[in-house]
Amino acid sequence: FRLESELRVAIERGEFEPFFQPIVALPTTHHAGFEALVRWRHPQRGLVSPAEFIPAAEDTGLIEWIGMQVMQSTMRQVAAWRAEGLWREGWYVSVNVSGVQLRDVRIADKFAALLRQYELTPTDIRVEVTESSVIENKDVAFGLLPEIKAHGFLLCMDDFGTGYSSLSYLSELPFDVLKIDRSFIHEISRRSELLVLVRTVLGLSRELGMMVVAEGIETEDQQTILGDLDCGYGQGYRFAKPMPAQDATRWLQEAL
Ligand code: G
Ligand code: G
Ligand code: MN
Ligand code: NA
Repeated sequence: FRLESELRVAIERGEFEPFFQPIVALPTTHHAGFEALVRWRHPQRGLVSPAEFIPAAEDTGLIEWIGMQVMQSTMRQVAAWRAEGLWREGWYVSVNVSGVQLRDVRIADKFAALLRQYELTPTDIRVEVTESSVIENKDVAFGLLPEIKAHGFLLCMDDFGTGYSSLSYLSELPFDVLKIDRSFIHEISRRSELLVLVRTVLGLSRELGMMVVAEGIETEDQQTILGDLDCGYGQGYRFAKPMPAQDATRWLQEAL
């Protein structure tokens, strides 16, 4: 169908590029890293949001190619920032990896090869997978995630709280970072049960030795609550929206 053939052309032309959204340390709001969020720079339609093409890309398997382009562009950008003296050691970019990509048994090796090509350290890049993609691809995920981790990449569980029975996987899989879904953060100042939930998740993460990022922080209230709860990191429009590389470069200049 039409979108599929358009996606094929776009892959050939390299029209996919990562935007970068800051992740900050709480309560200081010092820069900690970025999440890479793909955009399709369409020659006629302009910037197309991933919501409009990721589902089709996953259904057709084309996400495998788009995902590799995002990973490669992200690494090229980190190498450029380092070469320009804009990269402090310990900073990272977290890249979303679809469950469909986890069906490729060579994915860990492909990421590691790119890492060598751009002469990066594995801690420069984190791999973000959603709770549901892990559950839907359990057999592969249990093999591939430890392999990705063996190359030195940290693993982030994305959208935590939105899937099923996440708690058992947390202890069985080698996740380093847990990203609390923004649906929990959105009303945290108005609904006390959300506060209880988030506090409990933070306690659990501490016991498991995991770092936590609260997603979708939009207000000062939310920022204060999460800082008071000792949530280590935050991400959201309160700090910055996802931005093109040029703006992210300016963000790093200010962060240094
Ligand atoms: O910025 P936002 O509209 O950027 O992204 C919407 C959704 O698209 C995100 O929640 C995320 O799940 C997905 N997404 C964004 N970038 C990528 C990517 O590079 N790969 C995959 N698989 N999903 C992405
Ligand atoms: O991969 P993930 O599903 O976590 O992607 C993050 C999504 O959340 C992207 O679409 C991004 O643009 C969006 N996002 C980031 N910060 C905020 C925020 O503060 N509020 C809202 N509503 N969305 C956000
Ligand atoms: Mn994500
Ligand atoms: Na999320």
